[in-house]
Amino acid sequence: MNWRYPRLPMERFGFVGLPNAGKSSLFNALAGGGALAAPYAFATTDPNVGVVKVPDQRLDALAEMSESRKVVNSTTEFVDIGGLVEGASQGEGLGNKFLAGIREVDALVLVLRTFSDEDVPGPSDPIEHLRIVEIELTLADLESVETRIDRRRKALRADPRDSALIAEVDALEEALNLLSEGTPLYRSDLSDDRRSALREHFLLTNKPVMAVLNIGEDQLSEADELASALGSALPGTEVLPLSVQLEAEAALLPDEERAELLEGLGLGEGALPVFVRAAHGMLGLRTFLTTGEQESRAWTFKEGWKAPQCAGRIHTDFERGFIRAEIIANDELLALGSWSAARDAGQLRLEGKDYLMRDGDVVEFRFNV
Ligand SMILES: Nc1nc2c(ncn2[C@@H]2O[C@H](COP(=O)(O)OP(=O)(O)OP(=O)(O)O)[C@@H](O)[C@H]2O)c(=O)[nH]1
Ligand SMILES: [Mg+2]
Repeated sequence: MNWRYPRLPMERFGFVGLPNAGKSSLFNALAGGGALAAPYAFATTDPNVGVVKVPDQRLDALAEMSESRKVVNSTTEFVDIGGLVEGASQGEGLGNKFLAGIREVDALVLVLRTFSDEDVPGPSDPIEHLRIVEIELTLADLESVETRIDRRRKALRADPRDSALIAEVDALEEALNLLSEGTPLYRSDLSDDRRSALREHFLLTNKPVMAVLNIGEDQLSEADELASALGSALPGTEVLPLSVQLEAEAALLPDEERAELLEGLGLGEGALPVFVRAAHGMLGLRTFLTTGEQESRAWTFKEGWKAPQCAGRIHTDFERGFIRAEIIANDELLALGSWSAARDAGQLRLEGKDYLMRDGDVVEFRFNV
């Protein structure tokens, strides 16, 4: 889907959910602490913004192979805002002004709770969470569209042949209809063109969405069933079950202890890699790598990008002056042991400007400016 936000190099994810759903705890689980998580509503007032390195074992292995002096992971940003309550658009709770903090993120993460804890007030039915969150997001967008559409209609009357403006007003009209019926735009079949025409209005529901289902420590064995029950209320949306509290506690431990704890609980690598994979999947993001003595580095790109576009991630000159790329899959390179061994073995592929980059490609670009 090409309506996805093209903002690069860093992707930003905004957390939304009811008070006490576990947004700040999720933030802590991913960023390794830093946000106040507390068992009362509206613990979060100002947004917490965190930048994390995306863990990548391929990158680590390449850095070791090349004895790189520097290792640069790709990064992802999270924004944790205050909780939404029913009626937020009418000023209930903290109101919905703070939603402005996530207008410009690339995607929304709905944080929905299914854990029960008598010390933590709030419903523990994730469908109820979803209902309220969707109403409030939709009403916030409706408000934005209503205030903007009049201005755009007026502009169109002054300049009735401006085709971009025509497309924009059409898109706003359709969005207005959908939102008035209570449909968040990510649930609608709004065309890609219309979605792009709406982009500059930074609507909340005109973004890709995924859900984190916050399960209790005592619900680990039911994680998949709980997630698929929620999934049927969110067709086409990735639902990631996480025991956010456990993950937040684990994130504070030294590496070895954390691995041990997660292993013991059957939680594998922990929240961050699992979350990033799902989040990148939602945005259609892929990774290519560069490696050398000076540095090894991971770069994100969008599925469907060709070699010159990817080269442009490193430097615009690389894209402008693109000649060709030398490419090898990371596992093949690792097996051969070095870039020069790969070259000697004739295993570096020469690819031109139409080459569709693949996830895990290790690249050296040739360019001329
Ligand atoms: N038992 C249990 N408690 C949790 C879990 N996740 C979060 N909590 C607790 O629930 C409380 C609220 O969590 P927060 O992460 O602060 O929730 P929030 O969504 O950021 O809330 P607001 O900032 O008020 O909107 C905290 O006391 C957490 O420790 C969980 O999986 N299990
Ligand atoms: Mg919070």
